[in-house]
Amino acid sequence: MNWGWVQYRKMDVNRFLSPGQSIARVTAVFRDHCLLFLSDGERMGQVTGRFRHLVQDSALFPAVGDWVVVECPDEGLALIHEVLPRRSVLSRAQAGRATEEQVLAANVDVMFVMTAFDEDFNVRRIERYAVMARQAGMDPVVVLNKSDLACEADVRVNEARAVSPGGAVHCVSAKTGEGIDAVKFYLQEGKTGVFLGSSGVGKSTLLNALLGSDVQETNPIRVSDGKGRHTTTTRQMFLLPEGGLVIDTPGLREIQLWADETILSEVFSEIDVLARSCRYKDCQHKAEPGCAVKGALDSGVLPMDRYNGYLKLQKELAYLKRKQDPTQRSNTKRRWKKIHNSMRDYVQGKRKI
Ligand SMILES: Nc1nc2c(ncn2[C@@H]2O[C@H](COP(=O)(O)OP(=O)(O)OP(=O)(O)O)[C@@H](O)[C@H]2O)c(=O)[nH]1
Ligand SMILES: [Mg+2]
Ligand SMILES: [Zn+2]
Repeated sequence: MNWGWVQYRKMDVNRFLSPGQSIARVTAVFRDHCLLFLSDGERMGQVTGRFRHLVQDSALFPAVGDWVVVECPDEGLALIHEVLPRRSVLSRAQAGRATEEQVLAANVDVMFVMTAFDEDFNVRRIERYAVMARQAGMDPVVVLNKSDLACEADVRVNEARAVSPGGAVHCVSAKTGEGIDAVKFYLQEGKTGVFLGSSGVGKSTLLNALLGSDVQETNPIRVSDGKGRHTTTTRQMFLLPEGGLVIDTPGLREIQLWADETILSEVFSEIDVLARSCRYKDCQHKAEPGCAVKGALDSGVLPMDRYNGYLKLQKELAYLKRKQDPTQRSNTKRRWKKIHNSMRDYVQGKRKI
């Protein structure tokens, strides 16, 4: 079983490997350790002192879903030397520290935004998740769970569709199995998905349904006031019988975005299209004459709450941009390159001795 390696095959990993080293996938991250899947099974691992020394930025430490270069002594912890370049990264701003990136999952092919046919349903929240997904270069897949409890399911589905252009929306019941095949479709062999959404929407229940056994604990108590404990407490990756992979996550109470302002034109694509007809190129769609967005609001084509959601996120992302360290934002690739080069130099230097 390859744990998703198939997606990486085109990459020449040998240039990352020294004798005695191999590739592993991170399936969970704890305070100081990672759970790793290696070709011969699972093992705990830890980054080397050198990694700790060279990599200052916590966003570049191993995250669930990462592929890493490891060395396995006969006994004990595997040593993690390097994190391979990520194909995709789902991030948010660290809770309470808006200027630091927290990686929720790496190398994910599909992000499921989970909500339920109950009081959790909130289109503004779906929009926020859609920003996160588009920032990672993917369309979100919205899962409306607990369809067995739904009344007026069509209304909800249409509301969800309206706020995730380009993304799919599926009605599912993790309890009865209804609609689960649609989720399975995204998780064929080698594909990695992640379940994100509030506590209690049924992420772990859906995972158990896909696994065909109750591996993850589930709980009827919803955690919404921040006092209780989420049922799921660690982000962890599981292998499905069909060969796909799912990362189950603890419910997120709030999603502090870590994204570029420009992503909004993708998530609010209908506003972007309207904006092209505004009289002024730099129209802020507030009080300018000849504003097509305002025009669409007046004629009812564009719903007011969608417009307000857009303005709110625009303000939030503009604030983030002002606060962020610019080197941390746009040039992730360069950051990695620098680290990989310094690792390389170190190894070569050592060999010369
Ligand atoms: N009626 C109904 N209940 C469901 C369904 N899916 C999950 N539940 C119930 O919802 C509750 C919460 O489910 P969990 O799977 O623990 O939710 P979670 O999203 O993993 O929550 P956290 O781990 O706290 O983030 C449990 O009591 C489940 O039995 C469903 O499709 N229908
Ligand atoms: Mg859970
Ligand atoms: Zn305008």
